[in-house]
Amino acid sequence: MVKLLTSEERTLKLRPLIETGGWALVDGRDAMKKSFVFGDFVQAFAFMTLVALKAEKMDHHPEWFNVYNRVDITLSTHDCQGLSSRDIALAEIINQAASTAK
Ligand code: HBI
Repeated sequence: MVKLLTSEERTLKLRPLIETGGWALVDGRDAMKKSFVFGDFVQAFAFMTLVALKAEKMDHHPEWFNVYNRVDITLSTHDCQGLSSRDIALAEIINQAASTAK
């Protein structure tokens, strides 16, 4: 059973994603969010395809919304109803995928 991030992990691992990685906490929920805008729909969908394959491999999936060239992503771990190390890992993977898909 995956555990919630400890306060130390929130300081050491989550804070950098928020301060420099473009992620933000979600109001009223232990979750993180980030929006991406690409050149067009095909670039956005290529990004989603890349992330989907990586998410499936790590058995941890994003909550996301796409319209045209925009992808809004929210990460949280359903099993523990909050942020876990899996969300940190997926957020870092998503940031890498976005930089290659642009
Ligand atoms: N994705 N975001 C998220 N949170 C989960 O708890 C989760 C998941 N993907 C797969 C998964 N859990 C499975 O491990 C469980 O459904 C068995």
